[in-house]
Amino acid sequence: MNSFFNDTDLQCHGAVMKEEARWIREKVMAHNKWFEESIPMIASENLMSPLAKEMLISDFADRYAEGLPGKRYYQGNVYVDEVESKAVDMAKELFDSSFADVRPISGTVANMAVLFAFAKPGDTITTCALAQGAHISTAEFGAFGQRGVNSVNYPFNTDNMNLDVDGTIKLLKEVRPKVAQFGLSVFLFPPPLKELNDTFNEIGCVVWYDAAHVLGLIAGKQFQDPLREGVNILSSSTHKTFPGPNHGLLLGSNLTEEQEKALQRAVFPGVTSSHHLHAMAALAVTLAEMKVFAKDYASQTCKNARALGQALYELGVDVLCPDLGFTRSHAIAVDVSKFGGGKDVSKDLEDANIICNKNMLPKDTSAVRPSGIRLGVQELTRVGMKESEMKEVASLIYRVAKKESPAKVKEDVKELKKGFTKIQWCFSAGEPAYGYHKLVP
Ligand code: DSN
Repeated sequence: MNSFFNDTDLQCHGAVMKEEARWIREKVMAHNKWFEESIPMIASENLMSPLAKEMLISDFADRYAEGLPGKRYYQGNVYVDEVESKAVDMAKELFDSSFADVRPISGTVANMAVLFAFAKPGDTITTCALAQGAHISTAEFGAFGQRGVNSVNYPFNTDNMNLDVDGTIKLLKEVRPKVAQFGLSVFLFPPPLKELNDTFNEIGCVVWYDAAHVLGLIAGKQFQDPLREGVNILSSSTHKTFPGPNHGLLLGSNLTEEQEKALQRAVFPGVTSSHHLHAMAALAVTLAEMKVFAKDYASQTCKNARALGQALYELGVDVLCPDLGFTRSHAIAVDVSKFGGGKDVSKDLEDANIICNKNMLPKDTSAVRPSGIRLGVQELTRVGMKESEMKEVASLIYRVAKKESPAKVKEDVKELKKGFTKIQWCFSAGEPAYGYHKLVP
């Protein structure tokens, strides 16, 4: 396994690892090996490039910065300021956005900043429901409910896994929300923003788009372009289809100066103090890489998702939305009721080294025993898989669903994965994709 330290280093330097530290290190190494031998398909994960990952073990990881570049509370931020200003510039350029803030430390923290800036307790926000694929932060028991906003769900068309346009226009006119929020965690198709634009203008709401799942596809111009379709504020995490660090991002368009300041104040001191400078630097590296690689990587990701949907469908698996090509994004949703439901199938798949999650589908009422699984192909694309490998992956999934022994399928998973352990679509293409990487002086 790749490791920043190896046992010889540790012995040569006379370091005696305490038992507990050794145990933890061994567990992490075991995890690295497991994922190297697995087919990871969680739609919200990805692999950082080695150059981006290197930032996580830089001295930025040990420092503090509060406020904005040039206006920090602490000294010692000379280079941090330069990196952060560059990251902001690159984010604006990549997404053609007039505002960017790279300080939120996660997608949910970015969402909380939007809530702090644009909604007070008692205000109404329109959003999707969890069973329609919404993110947990929009739920009554999530950040929306905890901010005390009144959330109202859009009418949803389960046949095309998208908003019912006429019903949504009617709802928006009736409810007149302060903020209309869009974006999903089972994000198969772009919401019909253009069709809703006149209504947004008529009621004068803030239009907010949570792009977490599709940020890399937007960067590669392979999904919709929300900031050109009426969205004022885009929040996101930076580690799903966008293959950066666990971090967050805010982008904006047509915001007033007061709205931009409100967002910046909401980020600090509202929902962060320092903002994980090592992750911010890793985001900066990923932005630089995505300026070069986003289009080809995102295009292959979308092709792979559709190929996986098609291959499973041809095997008789109930992939949602066959008439629409299954998806326009990196993910597909699969109804596995006839194979025992999402809970059992996802566990069996894990035992075969195929990692995915159970997921509610619109017909479900239980989040713990849902009928679906969600499959994302962005990480498999990142290690170089293409349409032909999607057929092989579909066959492996099908064998597990049909109750072939997971242990037996696991051996074939490992064999397939042997050819796909190197990172692609980045400046350090060809380097090992899993584990640690040495800092290059
Ligand atoms: N929970 C993540 C997902 O899997 O979609 C998003 O934060």
